[in-house]
Amino acid sequence: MSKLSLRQDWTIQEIEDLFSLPLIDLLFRAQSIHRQCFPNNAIQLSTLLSIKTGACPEDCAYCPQSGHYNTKIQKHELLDIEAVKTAAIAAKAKSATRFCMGAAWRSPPQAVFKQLLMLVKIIKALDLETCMTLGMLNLSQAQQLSEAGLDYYNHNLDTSPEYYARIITTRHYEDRLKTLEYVRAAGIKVCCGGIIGMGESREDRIHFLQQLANLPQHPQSVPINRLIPIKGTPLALSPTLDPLEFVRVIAVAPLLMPKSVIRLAAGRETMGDELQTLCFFAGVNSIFYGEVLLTAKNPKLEFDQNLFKRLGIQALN
Ligand code: SAM
Ligand code: DTB
Ligand code: SF4
Repeated sequence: MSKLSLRQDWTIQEIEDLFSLPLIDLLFRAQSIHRQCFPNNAIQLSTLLSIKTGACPEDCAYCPQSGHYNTKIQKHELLDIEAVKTAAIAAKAKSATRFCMGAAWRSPPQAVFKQLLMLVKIIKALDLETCMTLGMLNLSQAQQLSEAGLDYYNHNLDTSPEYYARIITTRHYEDRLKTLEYVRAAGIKVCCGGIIGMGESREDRIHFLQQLANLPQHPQSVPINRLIPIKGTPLALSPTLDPLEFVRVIAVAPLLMPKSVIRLAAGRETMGDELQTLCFFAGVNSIFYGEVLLTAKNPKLEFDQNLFKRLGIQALN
């Protein structure tokens, strides 16, 4: 591992300057810094499972699981422990090293909290890394999850502070920052990123990356999602994003947060091999692996395996 110094004082001007580089220069710099921090041609595989789907009280404009919109998803209450364990065993058998459990809650209900702690212990016992995304936490909940052995907590800032209120009205940016603070204080690794392609400006993308990079500690994992436009949500007809602008966002991330693992998260199903390859070149070294994300489609396993083979990429184990 390199002795690169990490900074949490990135200015807007500095990030703007990175965005303005010729794309090939930006890609070269991103790949160069990535190589100082991580093994080459190696990728971490995480598999997602929605453990509680739909009927969420929040109004996130991108989300098929919000109870505010009429979308075609199969809603269900919290899955029983055996069903989650079976899915985790299957994920491990297919080479995932991390099992990420997502729930459509504003925050996890106290009535099922013990069940959630049990889930962490059971998945850890399978020798998988664990990640959960359950909405807002208080400090005591974060500490209990940490004691149960939870490795990562996913809680995204999603976009810039300025654009946030255009996307979500039922909570504030500050609420997200608070949960991240509790997760860090409890000693759980932070998985925090966002969504590109929601109609935000480049300025918003810059402000969003600045927020991530200037957190008291860089998130250990940074998922960058490309919006999956979902019929029935307010963002269903969002304008198409220039794929090269998406690559720029990916490439700036390792320059600001060189030791963070950058995940190419939602949206791969509609990306060509070439765009994904550019994202790997720009510093992506993690993906969601499995044919569904939480409710939306993800590439078939054979498709990903074939792409890795052609690129000479190895899955980390
Ligand atoms: N309810 C919890 C929360 O919001 O923190 C956890 C689940 S929520 C579905 C996790 C993340 O999924 C969101 O923060 C967002 O970044 C991502 N996401 C949801 N819908 C998406 C979509 N249509 N396209 C891309 N990313 C999406
Ligand atoms: C993240 O940043 N992306 C994942 C995970 N964290 C929880 C979720 C993507 C959801 C895409 C839409 C769906 O499957 O419903
Ligand atoms: Fe609920 Fe999370 Fe979807 Fe927002 S993103 S509606 S909090 S499941």
